[in-house]
Amino acid sequence: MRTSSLKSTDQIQVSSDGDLITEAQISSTVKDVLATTPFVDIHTHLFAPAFGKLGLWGIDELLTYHYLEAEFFRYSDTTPQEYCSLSKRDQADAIWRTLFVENTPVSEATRGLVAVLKAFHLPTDSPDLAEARSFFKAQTIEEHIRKVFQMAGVSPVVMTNDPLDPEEAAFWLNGIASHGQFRAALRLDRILCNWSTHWQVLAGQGYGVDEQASGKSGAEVRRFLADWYKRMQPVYMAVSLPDTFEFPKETIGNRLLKDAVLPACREFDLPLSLMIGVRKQVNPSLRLAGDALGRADLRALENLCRDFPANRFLVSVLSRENQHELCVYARKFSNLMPFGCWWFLNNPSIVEEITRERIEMLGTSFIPQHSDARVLEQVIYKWNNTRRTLARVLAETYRLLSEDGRGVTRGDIQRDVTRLFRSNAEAWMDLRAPGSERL
Ligand code: FIX
Ligand code: ZN
Repeated sequence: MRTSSLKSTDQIQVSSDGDLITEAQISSTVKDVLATTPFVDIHTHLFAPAFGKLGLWGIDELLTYHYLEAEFFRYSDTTPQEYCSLSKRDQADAIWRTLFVENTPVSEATRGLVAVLKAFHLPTDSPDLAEARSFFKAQTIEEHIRKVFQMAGVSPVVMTNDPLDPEEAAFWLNGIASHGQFRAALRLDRILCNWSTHWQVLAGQGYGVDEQASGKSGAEVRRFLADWYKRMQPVYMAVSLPDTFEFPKETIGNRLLKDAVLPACREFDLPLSLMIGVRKQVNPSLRLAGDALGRADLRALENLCRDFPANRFLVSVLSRENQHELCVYARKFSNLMPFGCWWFLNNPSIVEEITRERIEMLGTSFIPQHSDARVLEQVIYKWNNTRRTLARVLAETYRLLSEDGRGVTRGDIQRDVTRLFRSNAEAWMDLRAPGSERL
């Protein structure tokens, strides 16, 4: 029977997971459990090596990350047009010089790159990138991936796979071997958000669809999804939606969502990931760095969760102002799983705020973070930041629990950390390697 009072320090022997720990031991135990528990990364833009150049890695890709490009244009007089005309190498040199040599790298993204260089024992204050470039040039991708995931304490990671991206689709259509550390996710933005631009691709592949998505288009899109389900073995389907997203509302996207995507998700027992709140290309000259956010009306989510109880929704919202509502909706709908502190929210101070609120309102029944890594080595700093923030939040949470009258064991902490960063995801999606015996 658990006792409320914590044992005094001198009574403590070497504790097993079941033994109560002292208040003084909480912080170090939490840190140790976080450090030794491999996490699942449920949303990245990384690619398995078989996808060749689609998988970004190395110093030039790290420096030309759109988070750093956005910051570069705040410091530099270089125009986006001038920047785009440079080679990748020259772009990286310009960003290194401006953000890391001429200025102190104090932002989350610049600090992140410093942490990656340090992790590989590379200089973090060098005037140029010669040493870093020769280091990354010497890596072989398979071994490098294995090492990077080990350093980041993540495996597997879920990719973002777009069946209408011509470059990526070619790999899948030619047949691609699965990889033990990568899982697929079927991304549907082009179908649900840009049908008018992309319906011809499906028509060109023999699906009986039309511009108005009328007639049998819904059934044909469902057939398209079934074909890609077999090909990709995705662990979920996903779409990012604008801050103006409304449901129900008579739009082609909503009709395809209702008539094709939600039924297909039910048929294949897949969750649908909704990432809500992006304002695409508010400054197109910045290209990938040109997106922003807006507060969304989450009643669309309320309607989806209520009207489609047999569907499961993995949801991340981009606006800070939407976080509390999301927590409340998660208390109302068990087919809603909040996940991650997405994109502009992935800053330690905001991650801490959101995670504290989620623990207070949802206990451990949510997925705290995903990396959204676009470049391989980013998982090192993004998960290091998450572990650092969660160490503070969880230690405080357990301290309050013990103050309120219930002792804590290492076993408790291990169970909670495993739940937050592994088993919640495993309960919602089949993360075992494709081809391994599925339930
Ligand atoms: O829609 C998404 O998956 C976003 O994460 C990306 O589009 C975005 O560019 C990004 O990299 C955010 O971190
Ligand atoms: Zn993303």
